[in-house]
Parts: sequence; structure tokens; C-alpha cells
Amino acid sequence: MKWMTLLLTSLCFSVASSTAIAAASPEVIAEAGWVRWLPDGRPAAGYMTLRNNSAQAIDVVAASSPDYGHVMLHQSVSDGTLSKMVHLKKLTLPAHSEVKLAPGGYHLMLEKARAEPAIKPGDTVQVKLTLSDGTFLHLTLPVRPPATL
Ligand SMILES: [Cu+2]
Repeated sequence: MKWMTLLLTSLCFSVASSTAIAAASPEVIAEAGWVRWLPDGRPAAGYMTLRNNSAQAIDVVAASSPDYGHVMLHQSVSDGTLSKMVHLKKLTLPAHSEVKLAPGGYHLMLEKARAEPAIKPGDTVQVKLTLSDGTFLHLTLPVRPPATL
């Protein structure tokens, strides 16, 4: 009976891994992504253009990274004199359109960078975006110094 259990276990593993591949979003792509690094352990920001090629709106509902302990969706807003950052629960990508995450607007806030080896310009970081249709985007973003602005 023991071989049966082993066989079932390995079958489950192969099903799980093919599901993980299938879960990459077929409809949403990210272009021109990068991370703006700041010195002294200050939070970094992630920028990119997200394109939704589908006929329905899709939301980005979560973001995470193995390279940062805490990742949030933020929007910088200004009333003309003061600028502040608002935490977003989701970022809607309308059908057949693109949304830019860029300095002064939407961005990923990347906090609690891993310590060893410390993230620095020239590195790449991994970011995973979870979409409202249950699929994911796995991104590899180059890290650049703030002067890239
Ligand atoms: Cu922010």
C-alpha cells in the first residue's frame, strides 16, 4: 500500500506545478519595469507599465516580493502644496488599456529590504503581482539609483 501513497504524492506534485505555470496571467503584461533604490535603508519604489489586453477590467489585488518584507500599492497625491502617499487596496486595469506606475503617481512601495546580500543598484529583484482573476505576474525588475529619474 505504501507505493500507492508515494505514487499519489508524486502525481499531486506534478499537478500542482503545472497549475503554477498556468496561473501566469495570459491577459496582463508588464513593460519597462524598474525599482528606484534609495540609500540608508529607505523604502524603494517599483515602477512599470501594466497593459490589460482582455475585454474586462482586471485589478491588481496584492503584491509581494522575496526581496522585501513588505510590499504595498501606493498612489502619490498632491493638493498643489503638500504631497502624500495613499495606500490602495487594489489597482484597476481597465479593459484594453494600460496603467502607468511612475514617479508622482501609482507605485509599488517596497519596504524592509532583505539584509544579506543588501539590495543595491545593478541588482534585480523579484516581484509577484496577484490579479483579481486569480492569475499572477512574476516580474524581475532591475534596481537603479534615484538619479535615473
Ligand atoms: Cu509609496
